[in-house]
Amino acid sequence: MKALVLALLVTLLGGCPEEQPGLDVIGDAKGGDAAVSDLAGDGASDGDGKMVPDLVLPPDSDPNKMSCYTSSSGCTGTPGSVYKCQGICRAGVMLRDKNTGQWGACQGQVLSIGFEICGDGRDTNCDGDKNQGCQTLIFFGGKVSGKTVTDDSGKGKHGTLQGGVSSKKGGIKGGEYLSFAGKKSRVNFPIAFGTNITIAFWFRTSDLAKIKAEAGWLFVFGKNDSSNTSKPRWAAIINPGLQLGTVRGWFEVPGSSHHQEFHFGATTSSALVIDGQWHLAVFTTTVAWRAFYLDGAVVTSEANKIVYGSYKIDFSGVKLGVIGHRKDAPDVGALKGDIDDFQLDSHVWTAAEVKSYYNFLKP
Ligand SMILES: [Ca+2]
Repeated sequence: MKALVLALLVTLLGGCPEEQPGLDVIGDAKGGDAAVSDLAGDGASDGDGKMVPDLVLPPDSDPNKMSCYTSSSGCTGTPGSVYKCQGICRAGVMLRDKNTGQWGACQGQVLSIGFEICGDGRDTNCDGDKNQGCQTLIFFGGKVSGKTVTDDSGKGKHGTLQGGVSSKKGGIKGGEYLSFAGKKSRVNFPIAFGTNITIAFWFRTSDLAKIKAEAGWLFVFGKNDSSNTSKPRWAAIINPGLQLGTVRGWFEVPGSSHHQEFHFGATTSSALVIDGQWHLAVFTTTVAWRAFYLDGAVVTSEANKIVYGSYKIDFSGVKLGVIGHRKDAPDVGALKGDIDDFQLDSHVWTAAEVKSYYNFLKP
């Protein structure tokens, strides 16, 4: 692959390589990483702390194209110049309308996600460090050894596979993912967190109609303390909704006599899930606020309502998480499908951060 990229670069550079030392394939903002790093001569990949040339246009090639980058962090340079970028950040290209003379939007650029994720092996906030200041509590990228799935965040919260969960290759941006066989397939994991939480994961269903027919529930994440009693519990659920493929989410949180439900969106949500396609679900909540996003777009964003008495969202004391199905009803609505890059984060992701994350990783 590297040889092919270099050959392409040589072709593009033509007779004046000394004028364009960092030429990347224009507009491929996602694909040039390795070659760019190698051309920069630092012998390392993203996150090594060095700025690498990302993109430049031949100065006299097409007057209606120009390199661009619209954020003040992640890349340095000026429109039309060679941008130098760190981490996942990449410059883009803008085009000029030949009739009006107006420059269009900057296309293909990759901006900082805005915060660090620990466990994904990337410098997601483009500051030259892959693992600094992150609030990632757990990250399952899909690496499995025996019956254990590795917590890539480095926190040591490894998961335990049960009932036919396996690791497969070909997940989001390559690498492994977790495949669930339905029924009693699940991943148990130790976890503790408080009132501020983000739950983010990529998922791919294989039989939405069956899930809907069984219970109308897509997945349930977590519940129970380590004593494994029925309460308290917590859950983040995706519900196929009234129409097949539409989704909503909700949290169930601990309560003394009844669990409390905090819904994320109506059953008539127009957010669509399609079998065989990867989708991104993100739940965020504080005591006062909650939001649910599908594929980078907001489904629900609203103040937390008190549903039962004076109960509020508070996950303090929760010690066990479960991915794949309800612990108290393991055969109902269990996930038959795939999960990748499942993560819990005590940083409450903003809408802009969710969108940037989705745009960077979307298939
Ligand atoms: Ca970083």
